Amino acid sequence: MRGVTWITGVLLSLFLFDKSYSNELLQTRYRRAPAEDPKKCSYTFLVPQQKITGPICASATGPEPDKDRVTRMDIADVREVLSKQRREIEMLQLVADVDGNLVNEMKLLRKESRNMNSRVTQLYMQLLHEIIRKRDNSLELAQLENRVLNVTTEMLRLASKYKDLEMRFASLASTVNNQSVLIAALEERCLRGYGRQDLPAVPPLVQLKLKVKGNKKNKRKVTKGRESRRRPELESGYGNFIKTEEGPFKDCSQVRHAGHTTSGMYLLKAEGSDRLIQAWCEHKLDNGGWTVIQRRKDGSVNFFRNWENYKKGFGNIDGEHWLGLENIYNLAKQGDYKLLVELEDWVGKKVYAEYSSFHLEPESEGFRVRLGTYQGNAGDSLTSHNGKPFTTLDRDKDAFTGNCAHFHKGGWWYNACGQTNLNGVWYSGGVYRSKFQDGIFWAEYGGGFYSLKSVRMMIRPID
Ligand SMILES: [Ca+2]
Repeated sequence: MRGVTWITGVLLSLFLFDKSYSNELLQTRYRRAPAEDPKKCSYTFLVPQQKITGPICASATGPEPDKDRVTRMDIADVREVLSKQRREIEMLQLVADVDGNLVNEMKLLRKESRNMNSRVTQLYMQLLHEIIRKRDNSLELAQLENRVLNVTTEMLRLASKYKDLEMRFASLASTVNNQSVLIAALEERCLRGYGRQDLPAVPPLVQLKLKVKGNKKNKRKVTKGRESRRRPELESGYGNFIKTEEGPFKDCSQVRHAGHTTSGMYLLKAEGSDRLIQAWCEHKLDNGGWTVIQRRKDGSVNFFRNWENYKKGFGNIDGEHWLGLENIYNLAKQGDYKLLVELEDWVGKKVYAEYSSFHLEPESEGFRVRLGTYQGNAGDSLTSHNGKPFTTLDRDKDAFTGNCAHFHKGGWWYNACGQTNLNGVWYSGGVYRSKFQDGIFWAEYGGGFYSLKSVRMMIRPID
């Protein structure tokens, strides 16, 4: 009996268990059962102990979770991952931005670098060009130095040769001059020897006083007693008559003070005189303002003239001329004037003789010349004529027994007769041969037988 009851109990428990388990499974699958249901009955089954032969599979967390179920935690995890990824993206974006800026900067730098390279290339080319140019210059300089050296050597050689020739010339000129003097003396003695006692005395000849100053060269040629005349050649500046509304001026100094600086012909009228004078004003020499009273340059004008001609003046104002004793007298009496004598030899060298004062006495006194003291580099050959009246072929007022104008073939303030003869015969070439010393000479510069190439006499008020 007891055995039947036990078996019935077991079967009932199994049945209930099976039913309850099946319900619970269904409920768990579709819904969660409330934690406790007060109305629910509780059963207690007694299950016979089973023999455990294998591993027991039990879960502490209840039933195994479904793999497809998305939990909040999963969502949170995903969100966290997403936000992390977003931050990373932002970071990457930032990095990308920075990189972009860097790229731009890099581009700019590259561009700048290219420009710099181009500039450096340009500068390098310039430098190269400069170096080449300098090298060329230095080469050229070296060549020039060589040429200068060669020329200097040649010059020294020529200077030495010239010096020798100059000495030979001086010696020959001296011989020629002394022979001329000797010939003249012999001629005179010869004539006197033949009973020509009535012959007029010949004035003493000026001995040669050849002063070789500076670089006098020896292109002078001896003309044997023959006058050689050239056609006049107008020099630059000559041949211009300066037309001006002003004037006439009292002298060329006034012309200069009126602002005229061009040398040329101007119209003058001396104070106290009604006579208009055409004169050459020299404004290029020594501050200008010089009135030219006499000029020789080419032998184009005959200076062997009478008193009236010398009194009134003759020649061409832009060439050879004599301004006239009357005009010179009128000009020089206007104030304190000085005289400048310019002499040019046949190598173009110019020398000067200046006299600190200059004026003429009136015609009644024979236009005596009054001179101040000498200074200059030509030597003083005019002081011996100081105080002497003017002599022409037809008016002999000199200190010589004969007429100096006859021997010297000119008109001058002769003494007996002269150390200078600026109105004499124009000889070409310098040293000349003549029976008398009738050339254009200045004894202190070249002697009596050296005829100068050109001469000018000028006056200007004393400063
Ligand atoms: Ca006389």
